[in-house]
Amino acid sequence: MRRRLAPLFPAPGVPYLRRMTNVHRLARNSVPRAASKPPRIDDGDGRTGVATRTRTRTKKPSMYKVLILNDDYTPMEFVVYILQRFFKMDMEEATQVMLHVHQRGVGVCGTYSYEIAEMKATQVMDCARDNQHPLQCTVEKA
Ligand code: TYC
Repeated sequence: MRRRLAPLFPAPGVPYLRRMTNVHRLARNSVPRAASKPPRIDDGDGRTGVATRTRTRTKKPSMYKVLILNDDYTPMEFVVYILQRFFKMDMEEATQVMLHVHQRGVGVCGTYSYEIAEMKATQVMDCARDNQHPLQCTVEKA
């Protein structure tokens, strides 16, 4: 028995309605690429990568004072020598600072990053101990 084939085109005046196929359904349900994926950035080496934005807060490192303390035994000349050698003061400034510490009990030798301040305080006390003087230094946040 011969089956009648549906006509390819409708008769004149009849609207042409194509059947929806699975391909049409997939296209209708898919999310547009641009809306679903982060932008791909060309980094100049011929390849592309996903741009992930991470905000980094940076904080300026705190500064620290190196303080020198008075005592009754360390000679004035040795303190002046220390201030010149480790804190790059000239004779006049070193003498002023030494006298200030002698009279007031404590004085500032300089202000540095934490690591440098700690290192200078240690160097001063090592040098004082090597010379049998009890001179003490401390580090304090500026
Ligand atoms: N007071 C000490 C003296 O009379 C001198 C001195 C000054 C010591 C400053 C320590 O940090 C110092 N010989």
